[in-house]
Amino acid sequence: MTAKKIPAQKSKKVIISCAITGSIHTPSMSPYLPVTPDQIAEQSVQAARVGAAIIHLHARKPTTGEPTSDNTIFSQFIPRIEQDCDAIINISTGGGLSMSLDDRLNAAQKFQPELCSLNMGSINFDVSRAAKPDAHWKNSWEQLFLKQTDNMVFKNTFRDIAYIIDKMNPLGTRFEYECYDVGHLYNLAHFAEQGIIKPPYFIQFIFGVMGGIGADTQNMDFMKQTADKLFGKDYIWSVLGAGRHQFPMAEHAIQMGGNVRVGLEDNLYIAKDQLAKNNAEQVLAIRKMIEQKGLQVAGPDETRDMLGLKGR
Ligand code: KMH
Ligand code: ZN
Repeated sequence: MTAKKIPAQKSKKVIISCAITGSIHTPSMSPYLPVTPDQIAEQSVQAARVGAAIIHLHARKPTTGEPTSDNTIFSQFIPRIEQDCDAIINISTGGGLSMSLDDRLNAAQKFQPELCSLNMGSINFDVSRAAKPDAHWKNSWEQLFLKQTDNMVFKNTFRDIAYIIDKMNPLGTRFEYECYDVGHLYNLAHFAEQGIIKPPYFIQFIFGVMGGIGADTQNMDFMKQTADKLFGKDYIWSVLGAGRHQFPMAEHAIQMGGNVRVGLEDNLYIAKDQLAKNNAEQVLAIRKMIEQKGLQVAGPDETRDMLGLKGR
């Protein structure tokens, strides 16, 4: 595996990642959550056209919206996205909370994208409060799925992480390192010290998942200081704030020289009590914020260069 060593934040341009659908939100929470391959493809291309350089993807069963690792579903939208835009494809290896590790790796191994996610530690991942008893559920799986998350561990042991690295390295796919807490940065440093992953490390600081570090700006400052200490200039960082924390945390990240992730995987809203009508709406809003601060958005090729990706 070869990767260009590029000083972190050499470019002032800001990378926007857009996480299109994920596996946590359920169809009853928003009619705009893309579920079918057509919807996922259309919203991905729209998001790319308005400024997302990276498109982070999960798949869902078209009829029920349930998360799936079925490659026949991924094949109904990945080639379409690749054909209709130049964005970098980033396939999740987090998959869905109840999937086996091999299921989680299924699509990344088949499509060998430029990027895949790599979750850097086991955490509680509790979204059970969303299982409101009075809600109207479109599908029978939704409420139970949400409810059981108060007793669920999102398992990413050192062995699991090493397994994913081992499978993806020979394919030339690089990683978006998902760090939900400060300790995950140390886990990443452990693999970096072993030499089995190479810089620049693209680190997603994740705030506000119940089970991970809380969404406040002091925590971001501390994550950044810790990453500086561990990785020096060998990393590029981005911020994902869950739910209502998405835009405030993104704004702080932009001010501090970081990159941002938006999308309906992480937050269904565009403003208080106002659902986002699609992913592009959030990308446009964050783009506006970036440009108002006198900065520019990085295009896909600039992002490829910054992250040392293999290209299409
Ligand atoms: N759902 C996000 C908090 C993954 O897909 O590997 C993190 C995520 C994980 O996107
Ligand atoms: Zn994801």
